[in-house]
Amino acid sequence: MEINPRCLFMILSLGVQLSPAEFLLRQKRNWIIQTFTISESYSGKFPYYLDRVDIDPNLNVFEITGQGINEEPRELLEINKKSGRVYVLGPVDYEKFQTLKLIIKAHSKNNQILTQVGINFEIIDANDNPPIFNQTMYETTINESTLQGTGLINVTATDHDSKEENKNFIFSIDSVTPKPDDFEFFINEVPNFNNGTISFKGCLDRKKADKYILIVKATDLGKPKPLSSSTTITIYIEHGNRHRPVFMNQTVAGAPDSTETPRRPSPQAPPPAPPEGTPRRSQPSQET
Ligand SMILES: [Ca+2]
Ligand SMILES: [Ca+2]
Repeated sequence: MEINPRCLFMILSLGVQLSPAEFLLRQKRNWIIQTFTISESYSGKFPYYLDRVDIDPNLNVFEITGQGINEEPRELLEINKKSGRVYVLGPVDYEKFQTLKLIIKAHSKNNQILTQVGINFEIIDANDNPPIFNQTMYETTINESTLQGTGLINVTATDHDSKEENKNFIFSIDSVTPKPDDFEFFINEVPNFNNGTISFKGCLDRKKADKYILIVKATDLGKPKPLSSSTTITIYIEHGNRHRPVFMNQTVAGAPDSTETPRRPSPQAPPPAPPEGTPRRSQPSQET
């Protein structure tokens, strides 16, 4: 016969006497009859009163075991065996424990019947972790001829919270030193991949600054208060040719390999000799 947990709860609460055979059937399994919630965000004093487990006065509770009592997280909960009052003794981390399961064992007053009751404690996630960058500082060196829009450096951060709004975050550039006057840095984010790429708009000039220090921030979307952290990015600017090559008198300055430069044959120069074995074409006569 399948027993509805609610029925057992009523039986326990009202102290209805059942035959030993029926109780023996039921003692082979546990029933979850009550569920409580504990907020990870609680920041008040400990211990605090949470709620009360309904324990029938006709039962003698002799053992309460499980998570929060004698299993990790140990000594988090205290349940009075007579009154059923539940106290929370310390903070709980949702990122480690989402649910705590306890077993309450009780005897009937005549000590003949063993009853086991399951109690669940569901932990409610709070935004208690800021996004953290995978490096406290980054640095890179770029040429001043780098074109605007080029990706300069990639940053990554991770948030250990669980709910979407608590673990999703956005990047922003908090400050740039020295302050650029004719270009600006920006950051491109890849949604849901927790990383962003620093780039810039405008034109770099090493004469104005040979390095820039950026403070980049990652801020989550948690409520009521978002959390954030920041990292430092140093971008060094090295000398570069900022202008397109200019051809003077058909001379290519700094051409890496003259053989790559197409040349027209000189009108005075004799035509190149064909490879040996190549049949010669008859040349039109210049004579009249
Ligand atoms: Ca959390
Ligand atoms: Ca967070």
